[in-house]
Amino acid sequence: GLWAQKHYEPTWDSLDSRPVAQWFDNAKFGIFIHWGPYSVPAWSPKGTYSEWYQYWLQSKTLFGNGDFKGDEVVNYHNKTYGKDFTYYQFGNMFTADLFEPDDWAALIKESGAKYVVLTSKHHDGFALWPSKEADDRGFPWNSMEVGAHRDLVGDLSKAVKANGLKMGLYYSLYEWYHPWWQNDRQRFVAEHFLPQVKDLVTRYKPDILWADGEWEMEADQWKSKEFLAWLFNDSPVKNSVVINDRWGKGVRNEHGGYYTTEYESEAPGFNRPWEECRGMGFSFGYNRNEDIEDYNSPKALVLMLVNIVSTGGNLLLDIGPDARGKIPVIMQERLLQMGKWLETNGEAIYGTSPWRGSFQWSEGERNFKPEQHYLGGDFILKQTVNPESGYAVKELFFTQNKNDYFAIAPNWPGKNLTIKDFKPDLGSKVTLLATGGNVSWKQSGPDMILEMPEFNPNTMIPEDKYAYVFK
Ligand code: FUL
Repeated sequence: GLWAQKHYEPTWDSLDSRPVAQWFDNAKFGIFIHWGPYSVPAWSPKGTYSEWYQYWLQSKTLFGNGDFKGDEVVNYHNKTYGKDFTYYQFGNMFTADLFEPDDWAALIKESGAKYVVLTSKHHDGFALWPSKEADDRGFPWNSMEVGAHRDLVGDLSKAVKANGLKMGLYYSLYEWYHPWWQNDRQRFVAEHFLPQVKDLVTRYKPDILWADGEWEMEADQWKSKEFLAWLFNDSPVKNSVVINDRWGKGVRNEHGGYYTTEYESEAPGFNRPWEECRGMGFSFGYNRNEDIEDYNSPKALVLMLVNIVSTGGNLLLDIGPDARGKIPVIMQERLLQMGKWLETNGEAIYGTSPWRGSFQWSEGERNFKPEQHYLGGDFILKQTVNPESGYAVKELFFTQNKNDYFAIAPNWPGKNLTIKDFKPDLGSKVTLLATGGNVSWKQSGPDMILEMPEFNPNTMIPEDKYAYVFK
């Protein structure tokens, strides 16, 4: 297209004028994968990120990404591995010997997600590909030379693309304990960051480049605008790559490609495509300290997706494989459950845009307590329940695709459902996607009234009861 031929300058005005590819907005649902040496201990206090293990171990307190204080990680580490055991020794134990990239890709495809984003390198600096810059800290620190002895980025990229999904790469700009990051940041940028990220892009031609770890330096110090001009003008993915917004202090939600949020409970109302990322429990990296009640229920995960899509965003839902390359079974199950719901109801999600309809329930039917309906996780409490009253604040979600409108209800609506100020064409049909059955309706002044059929749970598979879609 036209935009592909444009030449970009290393200024935000120019770089921001490049549109985010349409496939990204249509996709709505992606899977984030946090995998690295931190998947070996795979432990952190509940409510923290296990991929921050090295930082908490070496800084001796628990802080930096949250409001935690304490030496839980140090104590856990000393007790489990001994106090002379360094984080770097986890590299050899990150074996990935059970990693089957085709199985991962097939599972993710079945979840209904349309793209994947893998941590090619997190803040610990460990590269999941044969990166020569990963070794410039003075010892081998990449998956080809250490532990797995395998090109994990390459193997997963191949499998994901072969399954018809888009492949994205997460890349952390900073590295907590890189010697140049600690004593010569200009050198870190010029001789480590820039050549390394260019190598990553050139080798694997990612569909998304997902930057992170940007917040301690300005974009000018990172030279990230120069890098992005290279990416858009001269790289092998110049016409196709999608980027996020984490390219320097203060840049997030202001510049770049799509905007990112992380554990945000309210829809941000951006005027650019955006993506919320979060785990199925809390941590991004696998945290074996989390119990079943820390994981969101499949219903909560489906509603999380619905809520985000109905306000214009994508969901990048994280999984944390273990060090040997298995995806924890509860995560596999959640992915398959979401996939089942999407198989029937995906029309209300993919390729849609938000529709700001309004509605009302028939008299006396509003007062259900959602806590009784959604077990597990914190999502519903934060996002759809008014903490004062305990009652739902979101009982219906809307999306639209051209002339099709979708109302998505977490609970069966009762006798009548009124869509206010909505006059569809007289011949319009209303379908309940779970059964394919017709729902009768009538116009009442400015409002549309849906007359619900008798609710018969036996006509639906369990997954279709996570949320009822009226098309
Ligand atoms: C954050 C990181 O610090 C977390 O560890 C995680 O990778 C998340 C997606 O981004 O900023």
